[in-house]
This record gives sequence, structure tokens and C-alpha cells, in this order.
Amino acid sequence: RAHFDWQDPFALNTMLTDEERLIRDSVHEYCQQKLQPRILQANREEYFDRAIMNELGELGLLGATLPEEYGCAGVNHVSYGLIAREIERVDSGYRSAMSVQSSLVMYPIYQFGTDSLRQTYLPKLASGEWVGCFGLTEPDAGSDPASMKTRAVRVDGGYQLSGSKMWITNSPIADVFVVWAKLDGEIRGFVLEKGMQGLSAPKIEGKFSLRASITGEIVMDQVFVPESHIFPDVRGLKGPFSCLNKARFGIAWGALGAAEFCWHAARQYTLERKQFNRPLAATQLIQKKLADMQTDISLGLLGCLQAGRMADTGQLAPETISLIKRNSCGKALDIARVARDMHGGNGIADDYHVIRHVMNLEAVNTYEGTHDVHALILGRAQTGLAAF
Ligand code: TGC
Ligand code: FAD
Repeated sequence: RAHFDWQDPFALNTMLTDEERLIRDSVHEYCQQKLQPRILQANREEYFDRAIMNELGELGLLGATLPEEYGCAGVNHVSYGLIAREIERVDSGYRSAMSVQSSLVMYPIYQFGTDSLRQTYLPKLASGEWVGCFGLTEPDAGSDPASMKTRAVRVDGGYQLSGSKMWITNSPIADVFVVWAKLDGEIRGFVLEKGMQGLSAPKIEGKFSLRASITGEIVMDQVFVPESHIFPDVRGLKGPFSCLNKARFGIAWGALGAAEFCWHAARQYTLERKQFNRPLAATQLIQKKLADMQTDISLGLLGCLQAGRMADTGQLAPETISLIKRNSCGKALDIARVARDMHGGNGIADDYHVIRHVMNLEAVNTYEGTHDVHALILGRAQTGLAAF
């Protein structure tokens, strides 16, 4: 009889290379030793510890897939996914900080920026000395970013940007702002810096989700941006969407890390908690819930791994990313809610951590394309009919 590993039914571990396992294990250790002890207080106080960016930088976890010449680790997409999974096992907000910096700020500067932009920004973003943010969403343009109102106009020596962005991860502490705006009716990307005249980034208070991640607006009142700070060649939505492809891929892995935490916590809790003279885990209803969690997580991870292998050979289509982002986020949210229920009254106490994951995953299921928007992307891909 073959051995059954309840935590890893498909032996995903054996499908990883030695280097991937090493990265996973070292990130796991950092996350459990350094991030896990901070999260309870950070979440209670709605506080993001800025030092985390420097720590992630020191470990090579910022822009990890980008080349070493810019101070990055140069690892593959599967490793990036494994990193996201370990960080999000602790908190989706910490993974947010990592993935915005990596996929939404460093990636476009690398992919679309001039050599001078790359040299100026990438090493400092890789080390965590600088923090970046990505401004696409606006108060009246979320799922439909094509309807953005932020405008750039040509002026002597560059451009002037006016408009506002909403729900922007990291913006209140950002040094670097990748902002998408319409120039002559076409979406273009610009790199702004803290301190530019007319630029501000007020914090959004009172979030009940991702409280350990800082979120804000970007307000631009005729901000002058020099000619050298536009992405010269990329035009239209494929600019920001190329970045979203990378970030959504990481979220697909990350959300399952949060789900794994909740699953393991529910298993342990119900093994220890006795009602009616036996462990809760000895009841059929509880075992069914655990089996459902195990099934969804292990199948989901296989999809993520295959997507990572496809990304590493240039075969990963955006629609496949929609499929795994949607599946992982929806399943993770369901798992977290059920795990919360299995903890009974204790489940609403933050020192059991599950309720925090439930609250976080609500936002994770919404940002980077809502669960339903990804369904529409997949629906369009199989029917040829856009239902937006
Ligand atoms: P559509 O007509 O579909 O496409 C317009 C142009 O873009 C191209 N394109 C893509 N290119 C690369 N990758 C992709 N995934 C692409 N998807 C589309 C497309 O080929 C076309 O190019 P061209 O040259 O023909 O013009 O555009 P649409 O306006 O109909 O799009 C509809 C829809 C729903 C698919 C899209 O707007 C969408 O995905 N909406 C969701 C918005 C979203 O995801 N926002 C995310 C904001 S950032 C964020 O949430 C960060 S949270 C980070 C954190 O804290 O972790
Ligand atoms: P809406 O687009 O108004 O959607 C509301 C509801 O309507 C959803 O259920 C949606 O699925 C549904 N819906 C929309 N269109 C359709 C349709 N055609 N058919 C059927 N149903 C539809 N953005 C950034 O640019 N940068 C960031 O760093 C960033 N970070 C974020 C951090 C947090 C904590 C949050 C909450 C959001 C962040 N976002 C960021 C914004 C995020 O991407 C948007 O919230 C998301 O894309 C959804 O847009 P919306 O909130 O305007 O919702």
C-alpha cells in the first residue's frame, strides 16, 4: 500500500526542485519566526510595520523573479508562488505588500521602463529601501479600468497628471508610484515619486480586512512628471494587465497558503476539543469538512504548480491565471469561513487567527479582479461573448 500523506496527498513536495524546496523552507522559517509573532498586534492596531519591507528585501523576496543585475534573486515563477504561499500562510496583508512591490511596481519598471528607470528604481525597490505602489483603480473605475478619468497632458519637458486613484495598497508609505493615466485617450504608465508637487496619498482608515496592510488614495493635482518617467512603448490596458497577470498568479498560490493555515488550525482544534465525550474530530460532519478542505487545497495547489511550470516556459495564458486566481480565492474564503465555524465561539477571537484570515480573504477575493469578473473572463474565453 502506498503511503498517504494527509497534508500533501499528491506529493507536491516531490514535484519541486531542490532549489524550490530550499526557498520554500527558508521563507517558511522567516515567516513563522518573524512575521507570525507580529501579526496579532498589527492587525488589532491596523498597523503595517515598514521594517518588513527591508526584511523581505534582505531575503531576496522583492521582485524575486527579476534578474540579479538589479539586486533581485532571479528565481522562477514556481518559487515566487511558493514565497507567496508562505507569506500568506501568516497574513494576506503581508503577501499584498510583497506582491505589489514585486509584480505591480518592479515588474512594469523592468518590463516597460527605460534603462535609466530600471537603474534608478529597481535596486532600491529590491532591497526594500524604497516602497512602491500601483495606481489603476479609481473611485468610479474598479472592474472597468478602461473608464478611468485620470488624465495626462503634454507640457514643456514632460506631462502633467491630474486625477485620483482609490484603494491603493502601500500608497501612504510609498516612495515610488506607478500610475496609469490617459494621454490623448490612450492608457499610459508613469513613474511618480513621493514629494512631487501636487501629489498626495491619504490613508484609508477603518478597514475590516487586510488591517496589517496599509491602503490609501493617490491624489494628483497637476503633478509634473518628466518625459523620462513615462513607459515609452506600452499603450492601452495590456500595460497594467501584464502586471496583473503576475500578481494574480502569486495571489492564487498565496490564498491557498491562508487556506492551509485555516485547515490545519481546524483539524488541530477539533482533535483537541471534546464535546459529547469525544473529540469533535471524531464526528462525521467535522470529518467531511476536513476532507473538503483537503481536497480543494490539494487540487488547487496542483493547478497552481502547473500554471507556474507553464509560466516558466512562457506558456501561461491570462485566462488560466483567471481560473486559478478565482478558484483559489473563492475556495480559500469558503474554507476559512468553515474553519471559523468549526472553532465555535473561539473562532471569532483573533488569537486563533482564523477570523483574521476570513476577513482578509474577503478583500483578496475582490482585488485584482473580483471572483465574478474572472468568471466573465473565462465565460468570454469559452463562448466568444463578452458579458461585461
Ligand atoms: P479587454 O478588451 O479585455 O482588453 C483590453 C486590452 O488589454 C489586453 N488584455 C491583456 N493583456 C495582457 N494580460 C491580460 N490579462 C489582458 N487582458 C486583456 C487585451 O488583449 C486588449 O489589448 P488590445 O491591444 O487589443 O487593446 O478589456 P476590457 O476593458 O473589456 O476588460 C474587461 C476586464 C473585466 C477583463 C478587465 O477590465 C478586468 O480584468 N477588470 C478587473 C480589474 C482589476 O483586476 N483591477 C486590479 C487593480 S490592481 C489591484 O487590485 C491590486 S491589489 C494588490 C494587492 O494588494 O495584493
Ligand atoms: P466594482 O467594480 O464596483 O464591483 C462591485 C461588484 O459588482 C462586484 O461584486 C463585481 O464582481 C460586480 N461587477 C462588476 N462588473 C460586473 C459586471 N459587468 N457583471 C456582473 N457583475 C459585475 N487597485 C489598484 O489599482 N491598486 C492597488 O494596489 C489596489 N489595492 C487594493 C487593496 C484593497 C484592500 C482593496 C479592497 C482593493 C484594492 N484595489 C487596488 C482595487 C481593487 O482592484 C478593486 O476593488 C476591484 O478591482 C473591484 O473594483 P470595485 O471595488 O470598484 O468594485
